[in-house]
Amino acid sequence: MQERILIIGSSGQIGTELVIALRQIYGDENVIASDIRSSSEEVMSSGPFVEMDIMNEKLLRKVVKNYKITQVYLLAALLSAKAEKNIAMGWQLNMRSHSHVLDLAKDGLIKKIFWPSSIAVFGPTTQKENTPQHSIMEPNTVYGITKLAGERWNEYYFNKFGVDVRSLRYPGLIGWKGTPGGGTTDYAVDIFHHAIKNKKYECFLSENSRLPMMYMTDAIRATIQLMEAPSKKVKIRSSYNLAGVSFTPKEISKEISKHIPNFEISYNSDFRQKIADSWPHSINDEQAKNDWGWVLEYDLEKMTNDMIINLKKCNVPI
Ligand code: NAD
Ligand code: AKB
Repeated sequence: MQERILIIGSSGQIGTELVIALRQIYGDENVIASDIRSSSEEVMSSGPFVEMDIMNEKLLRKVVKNYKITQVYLLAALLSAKAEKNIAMGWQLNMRSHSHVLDLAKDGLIKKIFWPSSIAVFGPTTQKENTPQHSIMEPNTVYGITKLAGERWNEYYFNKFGVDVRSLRYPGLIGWKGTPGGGTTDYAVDIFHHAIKNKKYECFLSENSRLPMMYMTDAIRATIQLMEAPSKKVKIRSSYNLAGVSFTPKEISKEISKHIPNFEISYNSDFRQKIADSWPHSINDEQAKNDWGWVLEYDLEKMTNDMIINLKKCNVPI
């Protein structure tokens, strides 16, 4: 049976890259991008795009039926920093969108779902270093609370209704194609743009704020690998830990300086510092490695090199 994939929230940082990667595998016409705003030229010109608000469940069901959708990737969400500024919207968008998509599968309209979680499910009481898959989870941000509730929802729908839902706890993601949408880890993308354009950057986190991050190429590969894994290998139905590479603003600025020698960084922490301080420093992803063979490819050096080459090549605006 031909897979037909709907990506909701396709114009954001992840969607911009995921749509293209999935179109290369499943064919341009079989991957339908959708968002409340238009996407990059590459996404808009390479296949179908549907303007859709995920809060509109009736329209969602119509689109799923019309396009004979078999799989949904739900990327629409309010990220950590934006959700703290608009708590009601963060809760409503993140929770209702998830229920709408889970119910599509419960009602037999689709076969498989990808829904991303985040390191934000962990909180100040979680073990900071090498955070295990199963750990204390007491998030203190609205974003983290919606992600933790979403994980429990995933497992509940899998156990109770047999819904094939798969999920990863992404670390902060770093890519050159899309711009970040309002998270706490956004500095690690912004820093590259500013380094290339102005040779200086004022960071909104302090110099020693260590956070788990991952290059987008690795994140897209992990996502597709998990979605294509045989069902029996997917033993965690809430969400898998995914480690990536951990570094501080000071360490990434040092790496960037190897390419841009007169690059200067300064620090001026804002409200996002408190969010960063509540998250782990590093993640243990043994379970993803054991269950479906996950292997990381990009370390800090390789990622920095690739980011700078690509950003210089395409002259991406800030
Ligand atoms: P993003 O903010 O860049 O993109 C989200 C997209 O959703 C935007 O294009 C936005 O227009 C769209 N959207 C917002 N409201 C919508 C609505 N009502 N209907 C339809 N679309 C709507 O986010 P992202 O970085 O691409 O993240 C995607 C998912 O991955 C989110 O669930 C996020 O929590 C998760 N995640 C991201 C990261 C990261 O570092 N980027 C890390 C962990 C988890
Ligand atoms: C954010 O900072 O909100 C995201 C995330 C780690 O979930 N990048």
